[in-house]
Amino acid sequence: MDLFTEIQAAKFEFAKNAFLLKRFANDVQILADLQAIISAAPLRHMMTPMGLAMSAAMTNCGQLGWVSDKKGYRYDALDPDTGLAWPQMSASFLALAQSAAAACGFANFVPDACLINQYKVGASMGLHQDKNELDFSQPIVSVSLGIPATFLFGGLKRSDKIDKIPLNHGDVVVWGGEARLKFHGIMPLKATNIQTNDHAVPNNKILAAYRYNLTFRKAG
Ligand code: MD6
Ligand code: FE
Repeated sequence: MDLFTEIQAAKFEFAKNAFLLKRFANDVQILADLQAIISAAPLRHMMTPMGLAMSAAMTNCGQLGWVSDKKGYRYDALDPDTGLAWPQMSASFLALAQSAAAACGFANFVPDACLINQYKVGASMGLHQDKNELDFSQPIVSVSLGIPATFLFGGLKRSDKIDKIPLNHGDVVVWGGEARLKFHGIMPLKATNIQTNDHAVPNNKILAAYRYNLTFRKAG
């Protein structure tokens, strides 16, 4: 099976303009780059505007980083914990985001922000819309690494019917167009082993205990 057939065979459009690419993230360089980014800009539990700590730990790479504190949600060029610029978006991250977007029909995606979420067992992400970006014509590319999670995907209203989409190590979700502002979230993580299938995974204790989500966006 050539690569093209494999990618086509593993692509599912679960809602109009929302795609699941199974096992698409398979470059081991991504894991090395993830560890370097986390060393430079450590994961932290940001505060919501309501004053509650978020259950996923977060950091960023790229020109802009998503931050939350008492003043609200926004993008900032500086890490509020270190006062430094966020680490650069690595070549492996950029190549993954661009190839996933292109595989779903979004040509010329140039992300300037990559939010990194780390979930431990029990952590979750409540239903929300991604609307802190300036240009909703640009898609979002969301990469799952480590232990499995269940992605919740609803409609344009919070009360719309919610679909549940299992996400495993290496899976990538791409959405844009009319799906761009749909409500979504992550169910509380269960204690499950990493599901690697035929997918190469280095011996990595961090991946065995956590789920990482890399969300690429054109924020500015
Ligand atoms: C997560 N993801 O998968 C949280 N947002 O951990 C998101 O909030 C998200 O996966 C926009 C598009 C794709 C996503
Ligand atoms: Fe989101």
